[in-house]
Amino acid sequence: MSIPSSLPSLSPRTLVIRIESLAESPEQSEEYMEELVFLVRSAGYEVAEKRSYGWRRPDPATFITKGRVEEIAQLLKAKGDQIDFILVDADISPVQVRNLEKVWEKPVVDREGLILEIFARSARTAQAKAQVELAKLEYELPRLAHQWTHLSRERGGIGLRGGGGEQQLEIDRRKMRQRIFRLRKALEAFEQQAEVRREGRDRLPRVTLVGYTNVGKSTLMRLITKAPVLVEDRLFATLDTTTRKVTLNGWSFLLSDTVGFIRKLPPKLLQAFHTTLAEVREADLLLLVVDASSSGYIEQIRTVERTLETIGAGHIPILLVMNKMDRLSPEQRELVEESWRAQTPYPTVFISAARRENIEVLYTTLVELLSSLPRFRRTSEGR
Ligand SMILES: Nc1nc2c(ncn2[C@@H]2O[C@H](COP(=O)(O)OP(=O)(O)OP(=O)(O)O)[C@@H](O)[C@H]2O)c(=O)[nH]1
Ligand SMILES: [Mg+2]
Repeated sequence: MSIPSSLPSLSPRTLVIRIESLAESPEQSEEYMEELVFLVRSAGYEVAEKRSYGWRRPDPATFITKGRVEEIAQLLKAKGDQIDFILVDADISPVQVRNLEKVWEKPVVDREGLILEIFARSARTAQAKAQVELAKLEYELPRLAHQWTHLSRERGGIGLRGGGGEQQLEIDRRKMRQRIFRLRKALEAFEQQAEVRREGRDRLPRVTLVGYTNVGKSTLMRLITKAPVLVEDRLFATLDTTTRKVTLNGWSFLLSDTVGFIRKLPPKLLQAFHTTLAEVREADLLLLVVDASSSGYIEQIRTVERTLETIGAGHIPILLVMNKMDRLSPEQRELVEESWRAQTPYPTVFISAARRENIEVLYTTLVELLSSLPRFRRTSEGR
């Protein structure tokens, strides 16, 4: 569900609850919590309190075990006026959310709801807005009986009345399904237009920037193409695709910047962003950008690889770009370079997009790789 728009605070204050998995190390737990806090802030909310719990078999009714539900209820009693809603970083069912809200008497949001909020904030173009609205409606439909949904629906701007009763609920559901149908049609039209545009474009090789969110893809896009794309220290700043023609050392190609990935990105969102992700699926080469200064960068690369597989882009050649090297000390740099070179299956360059360090090496490697692609040879013959 969405956060009700009528909350008293300008930036709603969150109680963040994380359930650790059995396999994670203490360092990972810390890192995941940090990322979660960053997600909350990227949605425009404040973190009032945070709690991390070790894994327990989920309670069917509330997901969180009874003792913990009670513990959190006590916390809310003591600090309830400083907390507007509770974020549970897990896949909880609509019924479990409802049960938790009954006990805690506050809105409860899960990971998917939170990521949807961030996406809704970042959507700029009509296509991105339609994609986010579709994902939100599909998310909200099974949660409609929910006591807070009438508030979130006001925000969604789909013009539904907030009345109660089964009959009203059925009318609301039907309206939502109709809207979903119309949005799907609209997105098909976007997809067709995009296809026509791509066909009409120069038959140049296509290179797409991919990677975890906030690693510096748009910074690199700006640096290479001068395109005025948005750069922000925030998760999911980019939700659209921007494409520009680039000529490097005499060789031309199309470069695209697009939406980033994250652990446990809701599958519904990936499906809704099918059109935007065409630029990834149809690329000849992917520049997989990595934040080398993040301690979890190897896992982030794995997440990106898995997401690429999911969207049908697992077969595309990759040039790995280790970015943000300026944030490492000379010793750390050496360590990262050595350890990564020893294990990577990818050609790799180590750069700082922000400080423009090693960009020439990136350009040379990029052109070398492109010139080895069959498509590139074909297009360069007529030069
Ligand atoms: N120190 C340092 N910061 C960088 C570098 N490259 C990018 N950044 C910063 O990292 C943050 C994210 O950069 P973006 O270019 O917006 O990242 P992105 O991958 O496009 O992020 P999303 O679109 O949100 O997925 C910004 O604050 C940048 O200024 C770098 O080489 N070094
Ligand atoms: Mg970006």
